[in-house]
Amino acid sequence: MLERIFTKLESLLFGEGIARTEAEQRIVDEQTKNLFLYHFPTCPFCLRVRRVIKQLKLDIELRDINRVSEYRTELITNGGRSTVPCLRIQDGEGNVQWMYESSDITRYLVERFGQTREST
Ligand SMILES: N[C@@H](CCC(=O)N[C@@H](CS)C(=O)NCC(=O)O)C(=O)O
Repeated sequence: MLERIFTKLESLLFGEGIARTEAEQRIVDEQTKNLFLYHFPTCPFCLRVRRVIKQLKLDIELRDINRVSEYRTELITNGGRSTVPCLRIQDGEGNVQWMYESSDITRYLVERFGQTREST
């Protein structure tokens, strides 16, 4: 329920977002399969990151650590801290990075996905 309210609020507040061709979006969708955001709906730092995810039209799986206890355990065991937001990033070789700090996460996402071919 709360999650639905926050999602709606986000879409009302933050417009249309980035424009990509279908081909560009398919490439981005493939790349975001290896990203997972550990979060919970009412965390303001998470809201900031989710807003950027929405604006950049990224299909990143959201893992709510308050709703699913396994996600919290994964975060603490593998990331080292229970703080959210945290972005789990896996590269092509299977190396995993756990990125904490909303400002680092938003910078990473904008740098990696903020450009379209048309805008470069
Ligand atoms: N400076 C951090 C603050 C993150 C933060 O304080 N997150 C809170 C939720 S709003 C949290 O996870 N607290 C629980 C904990 O640290 O275990 C950021 O910008 O990401």
